[in-house]
Formats: sequence, structure tokens, C-alpha cells
Amino acid sequence: MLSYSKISIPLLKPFKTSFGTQLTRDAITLLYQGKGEKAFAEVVTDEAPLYGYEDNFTVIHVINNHLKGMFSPDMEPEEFNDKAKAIRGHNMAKGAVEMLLWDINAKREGKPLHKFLGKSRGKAEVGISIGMSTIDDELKTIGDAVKRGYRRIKVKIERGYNVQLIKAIREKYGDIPLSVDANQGFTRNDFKILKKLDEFNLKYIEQPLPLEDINGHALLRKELKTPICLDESIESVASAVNAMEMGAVDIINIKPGRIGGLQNSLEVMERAKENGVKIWIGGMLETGIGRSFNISLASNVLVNLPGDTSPNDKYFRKDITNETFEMKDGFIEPYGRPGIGVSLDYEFFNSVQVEGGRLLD
Ligand code: OSB
Ligand code: MG
Repeated sequence: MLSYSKISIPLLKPFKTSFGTQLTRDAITLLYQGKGEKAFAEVVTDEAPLYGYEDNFTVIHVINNHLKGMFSPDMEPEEFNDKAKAIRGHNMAKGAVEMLLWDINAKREGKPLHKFLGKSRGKAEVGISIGMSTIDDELKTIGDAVKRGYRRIKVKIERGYNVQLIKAIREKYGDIPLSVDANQGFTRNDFKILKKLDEFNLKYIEQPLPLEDINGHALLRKELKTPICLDESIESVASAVNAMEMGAVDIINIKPGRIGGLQNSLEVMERAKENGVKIWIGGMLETGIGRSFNISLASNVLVNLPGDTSPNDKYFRKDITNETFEMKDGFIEPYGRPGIGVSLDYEFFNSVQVEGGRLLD
């Protein structure tokens, strides 16, 4: 049986980006209960379409009315992807169903997901993504993150909150590995502001322009010394190939839940390698379910930069999974049990569930 739930869990700290402030993680989770083990997946959408055009409401609609008929627990992810190609876009909805199939298949084979996906290093290199607040508060958070051993610090920027922040960070912490994420907060008229960031030796600037404007990123890339990383613009394999062919991108932030799942992620990783583009695995404040998928993928040998896959306790006082991820020397290990290797704390899960329904017999 395939079912979904919507849960809402409070974030330890509000997470502010150029597109808004999140106080809770409102996640759609998928559960497949067959004869054997249960399998899980998590959709990366939120209540409102601020990051991309999909949201929790479109996802439930697309899965319920279009994707569930294409899903069978006996199929491999590739077969589902071939069928789901008939539906335009909606890669966040597709990605969650696809990842559920990876968990089902890995469990059927008795293999941990990170090994089932191909060559794994057995650990993921971890960076932190810090939401906007005040410069003083961010400096404190960064000090703690450096002490905890994070391998890269990423701060969010927007119009009116950028150069001053980065200057303060460099003054206090020197040349730590630092990047910035604008979440589409700038336009083609802002190249002058963005050029000012060149003097701070940033690892990269992530998604400065609107997601549709891939050529704008190519134009900006010619103006900047700082490498360009794309996040929201990479919605599919095709958009990744377009961005690379247009010279719009140095680095891609892959979120499997954003680009239709793990098969697409692996394909983008192969294409990136051919094109000399670097890869890291991002996050969307996922619970332990989505986090486990991200960490499994981030352990792959084709990933070559630290990602946004922090331990659960960066986000939540309590998570919906019994197992949590811990960071040691800036690395997190995926679980060795079959599939995603985590189980649900049903008592807590039920207490935070705001909506649920059966999708399919
Ligand atoms: O742009 O990477 C982003 C969170 C929600 C939506 C978009 C983004 C983010 C993050 C947080 O940066 C990454 C994480 O720690 O999960
Ligand atoms: Mg981003």
C-alpha cells in the first residue's frame, strides 16, 4: 500500500533566505508498505511555491491524479521514469516517487542505498547553510560551525545584505572556505553589486539570478572571477546540459528531490564530469528520510565538493526518524542497513501529522 502524510515540525531556528522565512518544515512523506519491509521517501516542496513552482498542494495533486497509476512496487526506478516522462515538469513530485522505488529496490536486494547507487566513499563531506539574521548573530553561528568541523560555510545573501556581511566574516575568521547563496535574489541590473563580491575569495556564488535566466548566468559568469553555482535553475537533466553548453555554470548543487530523483542525479553527475563541472549535494531542510537519500548520494565518488547535508540536530529538536546522522571530522556516514537505513518514530510522527491519506491499494 502506498500512502502519503503531511507533517509539520518546528525548526530550531527560523531559516531566512531571499525568498522568505521558514519557521517549520512542512513535508510530504511517502510510505510504501508491502509484504516485506517498509519504504519511505520525502518530497522537497514546501507550502508555497517560493523556491520553484511546485508546492505541497501541486505535489499531492500530481501524485494522486497522475503518478500513482504509473507506479508499481515491482518496477525499477528507470521504468517509472520512462512512464513519468509523459507528465511535463513536476520533477519534485516525480522525484519523491522515484526515490521511494530506489528504497524499495535497495531493500529487496538487501543493500544500503549508497552502495546500491554505485561507487560510494562510505561518507559524505559536510558544509553548513546558514540563514540570514543579523551580522553579529551570523558571526556567532559561523564560529560554532567552524568549531564543529564543518568543511564549508555558506551564507544567504540578498539585495542590501551582502558585501558588509562577507567583509565582517573575512575580518573575523580569515580565509575559511566560504560561499554565498542568493536564491535568485538579484537581476541582470545587479552585476555591479555582484562584482564587489569578487574580492572575497568565495568558493562560489549560488543562484544569483532567476531560475529561468540560464543565459543571464552565462553573461554574469564572463564578468566575475567568482565561480557560478546553479541550484534552482537545474530542474532536470536537460536544464543541466543546457547550462553547461551555454557556459553558465562552474558548479552544480544537485538535490535529487528537485531534478526528478536519483537516476537523473547520477546522469547529471556523469555529464558534469565530462564537462569539468563540479558537483555537490544540497538540501531543503529535509527530515531524516530525505536526509538519508541526500547523504547516500553525497557519498558517491562523483561528488567532489562538501554539500548541505548537516546532522539532523542542526534543524530539529526532534526528528521523525529513530536514527539520526552525526558528523565526525566534517563527514557523515550513511547507514549500513538496507535501503535508506532509517525507521520512523511513529509516536512522534503521528503527533506532528497534519494530513494523511491513502493513495493506492
Ligand atoms: O537554496 O539551498 C537552498 C533550504 C531551503 C530551500 C533552498 C535552500 C535551502 C538551504 C538549506 O540552503 C540547505 C539545508 O541545510 O538543507
Ligand atoms: Mg541554494
